[in-house]
Amino acid sequence: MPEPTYDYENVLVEIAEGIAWVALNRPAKRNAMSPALNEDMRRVLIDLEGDDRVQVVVLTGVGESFSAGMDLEEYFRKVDQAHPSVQIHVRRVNAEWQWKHLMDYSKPTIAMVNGWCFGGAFVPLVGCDLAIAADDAVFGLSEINWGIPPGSVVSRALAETVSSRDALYYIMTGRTFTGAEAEKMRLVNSAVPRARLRDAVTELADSLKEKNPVVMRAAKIGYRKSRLMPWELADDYLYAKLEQSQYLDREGGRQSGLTQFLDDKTYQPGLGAYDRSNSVES
Ligand code: ACO
Ligand code: V55
Repeated sequence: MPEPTYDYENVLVEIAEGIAWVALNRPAKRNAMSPALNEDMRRVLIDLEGDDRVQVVVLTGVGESFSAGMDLEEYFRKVDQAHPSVQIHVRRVNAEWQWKHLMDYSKPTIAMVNGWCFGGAFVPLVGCDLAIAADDAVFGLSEINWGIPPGSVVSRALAETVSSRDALYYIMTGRTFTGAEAEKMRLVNSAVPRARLRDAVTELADSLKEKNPVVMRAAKIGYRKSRLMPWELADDYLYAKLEQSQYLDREGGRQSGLTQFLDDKTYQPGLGAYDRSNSVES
């Protein structure tokens, strides 16, 4: 069977060693997100979910930008002039990839913030499970600078990650901040010198790649969906996730994990993962 290839006008996809490097690809427009780019990204995420070569998805941008947010021409001005149903469709496709798909994506996702990150770009940034930024990347909630309050779920995404003090400061001033400051605010997991960005992301992705994918999915989805549940519901739901993962895990990970520690004494769960290399699909 021929390997699937990805050929999108607005998104560059490269797959190497289990990692899909997905780069928004409108560098001349600072990777601003147009309706066409959003259609491409929605498709890319669906395709990569079914691509067995891919264990981890990295979202980044071609060139000097992560993304300059929504395309003010293509996403706002042109859509304002179209039939109202066009705006509904354009917003729906935008939301689908930026957070609906990402929030319950079955594979781990990492945002690699390589440069400019404004406004609407905060949604897929927070939609990704983890994020690493170049320490000199520049972030901003610039909406107020050009005359709108943050729309879609931009403010909701901020509330998910940073303190109310930081969120309101940047929403109300429209001032920029750097990757290093984003790390202090915990908007990203870490900030590293630009020259080390790709290596830092690869190292993180490699550590996720080794994990049992069924358990990985249950762990990350379980966290996201239980976060705002009452404790009684979370308790039952998370046990259900645990038992679901045992049912779905065809390599019998839990059994190997227990045997290799308790009987074989070949590893310590506190310090690393069990050896999956001899796992047989049952
Ligand atoms: N929408 C549409 N076009 C954009 C956007 C955008 N968000 N960002 C950049 N571009 C275009 C510019 O219009 C310009 O196009 P042109 O070459 O056809 O004239 C091109 O990209 C390059 O832009 P410059 O401003 O020349 O690039 P520079 O590197 O000097 O500055 C910066 C980069 C700071 C990102 C600047 O382009 C900018 O401020 N962009 C807007 C950022 C923003 O506020 N986005 C909206 C957030 S709010 C939201 O997403 C709802
Ligand atoms: C914004 C972002 C949107 C949108 C409308 O904050 C406004 C700006 C991420 O999508 O649909």
